Amino acid sequence: MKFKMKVNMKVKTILTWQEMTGRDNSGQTLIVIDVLRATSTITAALAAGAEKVIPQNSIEGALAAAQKYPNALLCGERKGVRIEGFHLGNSPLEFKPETVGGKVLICTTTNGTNAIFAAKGGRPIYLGCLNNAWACAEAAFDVGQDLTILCAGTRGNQSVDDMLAAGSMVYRLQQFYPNADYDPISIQVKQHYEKERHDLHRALIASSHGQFLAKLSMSEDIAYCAKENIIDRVPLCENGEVCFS
Ligand code: 3SL
Ligand code: MG
Repeated sequence: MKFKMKVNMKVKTILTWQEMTGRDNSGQTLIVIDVLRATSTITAALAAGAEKVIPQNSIEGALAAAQKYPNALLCGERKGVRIEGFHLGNSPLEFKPETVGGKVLICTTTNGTNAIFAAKGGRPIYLGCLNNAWACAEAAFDVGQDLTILCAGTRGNQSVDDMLAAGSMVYRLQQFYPNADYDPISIQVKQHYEKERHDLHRALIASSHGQFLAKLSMSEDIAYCAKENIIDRVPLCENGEVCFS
């Protein structure tokens, strides 16, 4: 780490992307989280060797972007299920090197890609999940600006899966910067994480979106998304494209 931390760094956590409307993100580092499953999937895709991921906040936007990248793979979900005519859904386990290695991916999901768009104006914009939680915290610490951790949430409601990853990041930040100005929601998600960290898989299964995915027979995704700190790289969104930083 480079230890560029500014004095009195402020750390704020927001629990749904809808709360970002009208907010000025300039001068902020943003970390966007959608554990179940968009940011876990995008992180897995890059770790599997995808060249880049282009997030889109609508199916129409994804189809339009595909005109520019005729060899791209269209990925994403609505109601948790692969969009008709798309190559891949939104399961991190689908994104294997043999499928996505060297490919451009165009991705639209219900909440996660909207959250990435809501982070507009922030610089840098990192994508985080449990799989790379501490790497995200360390990257944000290195930048040394105020930090907003943006949980995507689920259809306008807070989502436990996202809050646990946010809590893990705050926990890690506090280890090397205890005196930053953590807002009350950051403290609350950190305390929640501390209670659950011994069994994050159980916590994700019990969450409302975890139950939703389990009913769709996607329990293996939940087990994968619950694995903390298995990837030490951080996706960075710049000019509408996501690559590893
Ligand atoms: O909302 C989203 O962006 C998705 O990740 C939700 S799902 O887990 O694919 O249902
Ligand atoms: Mg989610």
